[in-house]
Amino acid sequence: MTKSKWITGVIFAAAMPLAVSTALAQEPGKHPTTGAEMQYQAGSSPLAGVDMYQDINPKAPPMSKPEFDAAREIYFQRCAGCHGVLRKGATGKPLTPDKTIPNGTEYLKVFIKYGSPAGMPNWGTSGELTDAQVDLMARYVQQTPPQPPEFSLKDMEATWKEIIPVAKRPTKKMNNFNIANIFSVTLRDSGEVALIDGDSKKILNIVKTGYAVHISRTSASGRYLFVIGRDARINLIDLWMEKPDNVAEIKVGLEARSVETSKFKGYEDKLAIAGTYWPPQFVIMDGDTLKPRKIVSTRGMTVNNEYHPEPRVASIVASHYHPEFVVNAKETGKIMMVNYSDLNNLKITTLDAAQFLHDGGMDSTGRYFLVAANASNKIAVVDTKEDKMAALIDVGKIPHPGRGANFVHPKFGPVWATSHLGDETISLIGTDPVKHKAQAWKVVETVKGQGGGSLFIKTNPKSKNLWVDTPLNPDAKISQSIAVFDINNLQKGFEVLPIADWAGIGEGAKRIVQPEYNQAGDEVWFSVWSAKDKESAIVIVDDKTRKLKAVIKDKRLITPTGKFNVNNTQHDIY
Ligand code: DHE
Repeated sequence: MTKSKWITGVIFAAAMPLAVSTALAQEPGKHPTTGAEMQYQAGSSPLAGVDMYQDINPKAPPMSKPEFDAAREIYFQRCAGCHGVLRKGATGKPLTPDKTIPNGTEYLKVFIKYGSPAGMPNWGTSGELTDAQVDLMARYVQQTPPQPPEFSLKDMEATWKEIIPVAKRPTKKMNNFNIANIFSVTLRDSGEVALIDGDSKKILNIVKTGYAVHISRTSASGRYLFVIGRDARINLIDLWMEKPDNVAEIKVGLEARSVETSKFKGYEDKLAIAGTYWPPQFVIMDGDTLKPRKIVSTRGMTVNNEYHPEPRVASIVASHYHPEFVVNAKETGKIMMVNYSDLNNLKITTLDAAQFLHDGGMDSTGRYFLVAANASNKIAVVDTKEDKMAALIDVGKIPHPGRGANFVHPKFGPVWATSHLGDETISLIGTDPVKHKAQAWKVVETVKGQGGGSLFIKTNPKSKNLWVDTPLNPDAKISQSIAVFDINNLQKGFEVLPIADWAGIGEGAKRIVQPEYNQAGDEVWFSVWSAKDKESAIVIVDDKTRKLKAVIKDKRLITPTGKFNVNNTQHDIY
């Protein structure tokens, strides 16, 4: 957007009636963001704690170094998720000095305090920021954006720890657990994962991991778990140990969300990959030690042929058809098929998808990868056999599938489903271009769930149920319950199960998040997610009867969110 258009949009947004100003404040091709999306994206970044150089711009209002540091901290806690580390704009608008200085402090204060209908939160009137902090931030966004440090192979090596070297690890399984049914449960705010035995429902170990740990992935053999924190720390857990625990650790950058491991025949457990938000790059490591081997930057042109200095790496999956990782760059909207067979002569096939790529999963055959380009309201489909884009499909508002849900629709054959953050719909996409050609890569049906604010959807090949969560819905009744559909009769509507009530815990947000099946596909696990100082729980529902089967409560279960069943994660079953 040009400078004058941006300023016009902003001024009208503050002064005009809602319907008119919403239209004017949008960037072309973008939707107005929702409260739920804001709440989700405006998460705290570990960069808040990183010291950065203050470059004095004489045109910007003066700021002392302590003021600059305080404002920088707030920026990385609240603003960077949407506006980007370098303030070049991501799902939020760019906030570079060429745009902010002409507006001036007083104008920016109004915008920060009251927010905008296009999605900017009302940081002042909501009580999140004081008037003094609003003033601080209005001056801060006029300064030259400070750049966090880069992170080289040497920096990674300096953090790399082989806690138990390969030679000293077990040569066979040393425990009696059914490893395939262990769940790795993210304990978001304690920087740990709980390893829970799916058979006995007992906690086997609480393993220390990175800050605000994000996801776990299983190695191709099922022996190793890779866990990544938002602080870009990766922990490698060996499930063969008598008590499964960390065997290696590394920090691969300053902020990250994704980790994956090689799954192509002949490369099982050989390599791992992690993508970082900052610096914008990915690194390929040895799978059994995490020794870093190769870093590739994602900086470059977007699908619109504009340069982007910080394309964050979102989801990564391993191809079953080639020795390749499928790496999704959020801001460029590009998907890189990274061939890891020769790290010195690295081949990358780059596919143009759409901005802003986020989360996704495989279709039931494991050939096609479907990923949300969330701010474009599209699902991009990659053919991992041909290394080509298969389709770009319009869906509802801000698709957020997690890894999505695969099932056979009674009328349309195999489909993959996503729910949405921005509306109550669930889009079903045909995934069989051979026997159901007419339906392939089209939205064959849209059903309505409880409401917007959905993050995850799940089913299992052995089940007839489709579970849809709504943890970010503003209505507690909706965020604390789950909707379940009958796959064979989707139009009948959904049943609502009061999962938070079933947990039988005290006060708290009790958001129900991320359904995950056990290995047998006959139980569904839900996190009941409350704040760090409140009780949380895991509720287990019998898939056939939809009745409560068990509740796991333990004071060590602090803020459980994602749950990753070893077998289902290993074999892409969802
Ligand atoms: Fe996530 C997956 C990024 C907030 C729980 N999250 C992902 C992936 C990305 C991502 C890129 C895909 C990884 C992959 O497949 O390789 N998440 C982000 C963010 O940038 C964001 C919006 C803001 C932030 O500050 O981190 C964000 N995510 C959250 C949460 O607030 C959630 C609900 C709770 C939490 O634990 O932090 C959350 N994200 C998850 C989960 C997955 C995930 C459970 C994996 C789902 C799966 O089934 O694979």
